[in-house]
Amino acid sequence: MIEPVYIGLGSNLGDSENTISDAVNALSESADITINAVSSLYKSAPMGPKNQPDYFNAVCEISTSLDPIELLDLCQNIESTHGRERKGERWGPRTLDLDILLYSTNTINEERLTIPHAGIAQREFVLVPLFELAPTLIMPDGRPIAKWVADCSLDGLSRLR
Ligand code: A4P
Ligand code: MG
Repeated sequence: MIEPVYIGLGSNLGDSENTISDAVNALSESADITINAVSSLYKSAPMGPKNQPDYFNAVCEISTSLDPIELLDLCQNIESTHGRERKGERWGPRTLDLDILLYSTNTINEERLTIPHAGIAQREFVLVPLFELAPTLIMPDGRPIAKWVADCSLDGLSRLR
């Protein structure tokens, strides 16, 4: 069985709803990726600088034959084609952000890639859609995702559809 890979999608500039659905379509157009499921769309208060618009967030589950770095390259290409500019501001606004949250049960600590994605535990806009797709998931620290969700603040998060 190919173990699933989870990708977090975020956007708070431009037509975010369309951008997120376009990004899922772009992933599905890769011959090396199958989309297994896409979460509901969520709106969330910005983490980081507060003087930026609220975010739209979702998570999708894929199966892929790409290795983690190949998948990162593809995600960054998709970000670029959606007008993503890297202006250097940490956690600043963006048209599209694609984060590889989990790649099967792998742990990766490379210059370009950290998996699990840093900060999952504190991010309600990641945990809640991930929990929707994978309610029995065991997180890399051995705890069930339900426990992570229970321990995180859900303030500022709403499910749109
Ligand atoms: N990188 C390392 N690991 C990964 C990974 N697992 N997936 C590297 C994707 N990229 C990974 O990312 C910087 C570098 O991280 C990449 O070049 C890649 O090699 P970036 O997308 O250029 O910059 P960034 O996204 O601004 O930085 P960072 O620290 O990844 O930010 P996050 O964690 O993505 O957070 N608030 C709400 N409500 N919702 C959001 O979605 N997102 C952010 C960005 C801030 N606040 C938010 C949200
Ligand atoms: Mg990112």
